[in-house]
Amino acid sequence: LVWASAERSPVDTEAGAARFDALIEADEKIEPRDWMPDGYRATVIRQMAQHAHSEVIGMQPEANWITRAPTLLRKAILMAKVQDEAGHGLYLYAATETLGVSRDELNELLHTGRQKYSSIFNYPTLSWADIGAIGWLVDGAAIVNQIVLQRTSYGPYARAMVKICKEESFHARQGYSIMMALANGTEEQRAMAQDAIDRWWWPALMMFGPHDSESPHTEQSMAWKIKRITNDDLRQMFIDQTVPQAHYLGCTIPDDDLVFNDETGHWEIGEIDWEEFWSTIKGDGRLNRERISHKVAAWDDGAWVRDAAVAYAAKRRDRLQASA
Ligand code: FAQ
Repeated sequence: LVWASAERSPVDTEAGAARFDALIEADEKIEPRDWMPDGYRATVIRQMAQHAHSEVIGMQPEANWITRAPTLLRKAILMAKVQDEAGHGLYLYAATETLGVSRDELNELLHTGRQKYSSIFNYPTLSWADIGAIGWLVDGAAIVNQIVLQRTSYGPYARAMVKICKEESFHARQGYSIMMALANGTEEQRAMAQDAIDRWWWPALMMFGPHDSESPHTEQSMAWKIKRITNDDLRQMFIDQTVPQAHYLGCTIPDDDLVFNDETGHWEIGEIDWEEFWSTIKGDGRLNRERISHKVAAWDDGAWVRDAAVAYAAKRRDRLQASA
């Protein structure tokens, strides 16, 4: 999908391209009205939209536990977290709209499977420990990726990331706090925590995308400074920070090949199940169909609210115009 900007004269194109290159070279931001290559526009729209969709679909696995959170405090925290994800979706859709695509178009692309959302949200949340594991591992992985995106070259995306990262840090801590409570609990609770780690570890590693050698977009996105660190390097940063946290919990990482390399100072892992990754992002994961049909049903159910908001805005505009 390419969202082309308006017709350009060859002179404008040449001057625009030179300015774009200079801004990227100088590590400055590209802003909505700046000239940009069509490929840059399409890539930023694709990535921001996928990111926004992920935040919104990501509410489903967690919302599943709001009514079953073990205490009132945990329930209030989880509700706040899920609301934060809706807010993140909102900032990201708004940032995407600055590039001339409407939220309705983006929703349509998600609902019809033409735009993706993160693979991680196609797995079920089977126990309360999954909420801990999601906060710790999934939000933890999201932060590693998003801290770096605060320096992405597209201004509205970079600025949205600043607030999102602050909230994600809170999310990761609440997740680890749940894991700590379980790890310090009964034998049954410790087993529940371990079971959640066993199921979420590998999917969390897949969030960073395919190996750099298999990633069609990385080279160009790095050159345009949309991505600042590659998929494999970000994944490694996450592994290095997370393995000691698992050990602190007294839990194990479900990987027989996991080993610390004294020379490089990094944890080395076994092979990721790339078949599972590709089939999930192509729509054949465990819950892809359920997630999308739930999303479409919510969108349809909310039509009257959107209609009412649009009618109200039109009425206000008419009244303002009449009184001007
Ligand atoms: N899932 O060439 P690359 C959150 C696709 S955090 C699905 O490497 P790229 C917080 C990719 O789109 C999660 N698809 O692509 C939260 C491309 O497909 P296409 C969201 C994936 O873009 C926590 C193809 O594979 N975070 O929501 C995945 O350069 C808890 C080739 O891949 C972001 O989106 C995947 N894991 O790098 C919310 C971060 N990986 O379009 C609720 C921003 C790859 O050609 C609860 N995004 N693909 O058909 C990024 O940093 C990048 O887009 C990557 C992928 C790193 C995800």
